[in-house]
Amino acid sequence: MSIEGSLSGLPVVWHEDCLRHEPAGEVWLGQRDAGTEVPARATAILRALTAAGATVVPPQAHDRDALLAVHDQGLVDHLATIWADWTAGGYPREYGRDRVVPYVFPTPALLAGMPPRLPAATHAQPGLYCYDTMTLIGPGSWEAIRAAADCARTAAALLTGGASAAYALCRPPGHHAGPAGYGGSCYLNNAAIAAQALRSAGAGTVAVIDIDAHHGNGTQSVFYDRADVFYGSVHVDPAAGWFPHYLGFGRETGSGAGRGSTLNIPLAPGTGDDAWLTAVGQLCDHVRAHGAEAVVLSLGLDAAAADPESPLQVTAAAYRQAGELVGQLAPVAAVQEGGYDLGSLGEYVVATLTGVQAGRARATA
Ligand code: SP5
Ligand code: ZN
Repeated sequence: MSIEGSLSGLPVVWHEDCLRHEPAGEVWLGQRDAGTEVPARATAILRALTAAGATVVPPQAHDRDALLAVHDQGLVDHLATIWADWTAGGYPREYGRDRVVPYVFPTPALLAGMPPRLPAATHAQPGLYCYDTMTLIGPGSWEAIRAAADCARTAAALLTGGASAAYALCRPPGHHAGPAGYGGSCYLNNAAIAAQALRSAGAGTVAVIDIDAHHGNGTQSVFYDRADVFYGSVHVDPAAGWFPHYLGFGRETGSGAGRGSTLNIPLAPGTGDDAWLTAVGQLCDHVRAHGAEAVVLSLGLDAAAADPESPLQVTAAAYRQAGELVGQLAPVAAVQEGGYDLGSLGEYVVATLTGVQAGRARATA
């Protein structure tokens, strides 16, 4: 597939601070593994986008209010301060704990109906906000988390300013982060921040379409009881044993005013292009019926056949077609989520965004 120059005119919002997050692995089943959410992901994507002719633009810095429109103050404060507290507490120096990782979780089994409170010990605090052991925090993490949110918000602002499409190269990713909690290699929910920014800037209804291989439980939870932001996701079936395990089932369709504004399409491990594209098409049909003045595309490339984190088997050509389907709906702010095969990641991002551009051209012709 020839991709040279195909993305001329597409704004790519990017900040170098996104490289400063170095989780240095993930604790999986009690042991530290190398982890796959590495800085080289972003450089691989940036290289491919630049080669394809995209225009790199810096994000605007936003204040805390942009984050607090989606997240609880306690979570934001925790993310901003825990590394300083961790080092001040001597955890790296005295105990050899070079990254923040939770150790006690205030699950219902522990609390027995009592309300959770911020515990006194620094090392007990991460468990109040972080729901897994795979989402570590180190020296530059907060700077990257904040820069990624800035990138997403800026992509939304570009749409508000009249752009037909924009892409935020967010790292770390965001769709597993909810109003008050983080996990799944995600800290703040970049896509939800973008969607909320579009709403606040005047878009009547917004749709988030999530094509990461995993269910975006965080985004779903942010908008679950709201009708103004539709959330639709295609992902590997959690019932087949895949992260986030507890959420992402078809029976989750929204609550209260948001009833019918959430749509999950779980797919069996091994699913390839045809069934995946059919599901993406179903999400798009729902968005068309629901109505959306803008779309946030949660763009995870981990459904790729070569990806080490998911058993879906989707080609770059299918991602291009998915981009074209989504692009026909409304202006698109694409926000980077997962995708871990460094050899194909850039090609898949370019393919998807090329499709988005083609879809936008068709819709506005
Ligand atoms: C944003 C995103 O794609 N997050 C994905 C988080 C899912 N991580 C689950 C990791 C499960 C343990 N990893 C084992 C890797 C074996 N190849
Ligand atoms: Zn994923």
